[in-house]
Amino acid sequence: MRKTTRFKQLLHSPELEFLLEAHNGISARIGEEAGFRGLWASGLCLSAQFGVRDSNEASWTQVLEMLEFMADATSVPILLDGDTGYGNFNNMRRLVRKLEQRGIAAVCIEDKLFPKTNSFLRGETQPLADPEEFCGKIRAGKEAQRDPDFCVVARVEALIAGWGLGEALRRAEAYVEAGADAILIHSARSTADEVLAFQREWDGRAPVVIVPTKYYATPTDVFRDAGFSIAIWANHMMRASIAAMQATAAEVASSQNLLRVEDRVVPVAEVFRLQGADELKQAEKRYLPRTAARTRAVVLAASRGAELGELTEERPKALVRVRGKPLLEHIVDAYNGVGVKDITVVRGYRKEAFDLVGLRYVDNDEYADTGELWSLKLALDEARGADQTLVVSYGDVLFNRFLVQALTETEGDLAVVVDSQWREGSNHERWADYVACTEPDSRRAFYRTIGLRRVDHAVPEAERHGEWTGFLKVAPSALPRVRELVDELLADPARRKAMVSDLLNALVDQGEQVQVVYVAGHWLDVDSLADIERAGSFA
Ligand code: SPV
Ligand code: MG
Repeated sequence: MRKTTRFKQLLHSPELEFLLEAHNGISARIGEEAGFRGLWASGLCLSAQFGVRDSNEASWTQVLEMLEFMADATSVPILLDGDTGYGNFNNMRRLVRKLEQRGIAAVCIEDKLFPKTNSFLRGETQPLADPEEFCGKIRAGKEAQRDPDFCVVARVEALIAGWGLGEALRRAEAYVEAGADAILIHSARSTADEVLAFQREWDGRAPVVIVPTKYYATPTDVFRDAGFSIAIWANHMMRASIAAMQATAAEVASSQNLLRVEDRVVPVAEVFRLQGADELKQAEKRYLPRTAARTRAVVLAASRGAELGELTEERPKALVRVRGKPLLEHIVDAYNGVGVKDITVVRGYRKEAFDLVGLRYVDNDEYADTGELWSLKLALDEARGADQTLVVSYGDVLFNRFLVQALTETEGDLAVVVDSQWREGSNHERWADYVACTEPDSRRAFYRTIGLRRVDHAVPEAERHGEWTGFLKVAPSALPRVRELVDELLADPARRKAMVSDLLNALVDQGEQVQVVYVAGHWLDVDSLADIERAGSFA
């Protein structure tokens, strides 16, 4: 249902309805969340939030801009306090058109002179508009509207300005005659007597709206019994926030510390919620390409690397220096180079030696009795709740950025990088994770989806299609499955030393598709002193 229609229904509902004041997007949203079925865009409060007076100091287009944010932030109708219509009948016509365009359901105009003054500031001295001129303005507004349910509420200021009930009734009568959808009868008295007297005499000729700011002590049932259409709580969101801001500002100023205010302010998470941060997160998943920014790297670096002898006495292999900086720093640079800055390092041996900042560290204190898969599990536990793509690699593997890029750009939810040129370059006899795939690397393979069949040092030479580089990609959709399987594997005490390759084989055995991205070189596994020398030129 259109907001205009909903507002019209509020006006004509047999119940007493309520509008809450709002003055910007967030206050409007809070009002709607509290259950209000409509909002009052108060002129006083819109001015106040700009830090100016309620004397048309903010231009009407500045008001309009704010209204657009308010309408966008909510689904309930908004009644604009349109002051005097910001000019004559002609300004009123344009105002109505613009309000309709911005999704505002209705406007209230008051029979005073531009620039107006707030009714509670020397109200008795304020001149009223000529009723005939004001009727022309109402007619112009009503004839300008395109949506048949857009409403114009005519506000009678006769009681504020010290005229009697008779003048108020005469004006109200004329305004309804001119086409007003409702009358707002305003009073600055501390009791409701005036508006109640008006309501009795008026006798339901059109819906009547009230603003009990000054007669706030009147029980709401009195308004209900009198048959008013809508009561407007006209400025309480603004006044509440001023009180809160003053208290907070004073506290922070005097204590020069945030400790005492922290519990009195909402957490930033609440700000994000009100802004709809969740929706954006969902939308990003649907519309953004899988960028590196949504990738988290997990670097497994818990083991010592005893094969490097005394080089790894003081520090783990990942911190052995190559070309003046630790291996890990080269790895971090490579990840950063493709935009991956969220990096989790699982450390174990000599964990205190890790001093690179800006990384997340996860400790595998049982590194001596556990394997890589244990480390991976710890990293997965740490990443619980995250919805990024994980790229897993090793703390002793140097690589070109291209490798990470190729991996993150593949379609597959699970993917590994396989070096199809494993025979060349490196030491033939060394320990390696050989890979059997659904198809060898070839020009044709480039256009096909290649799957992993097995990764194992024991893959017979005739079946080897390459060597696994240690790179594994896990997309968010595959994470639950991977977690489940890791937990299952590690539940068996005999498998505490399981490796990531065991996970890959288990995935394949269970029918999961693990996609293979072939590369030719572009990486280096540092397993020996000779590798360290090679690493120097690789880096
Ligand atoms: C407003 O909220 O701006 C109003 C109501 O117009 S009053 O301040 O009572 O005039
Ligand atoms: Mg006002």
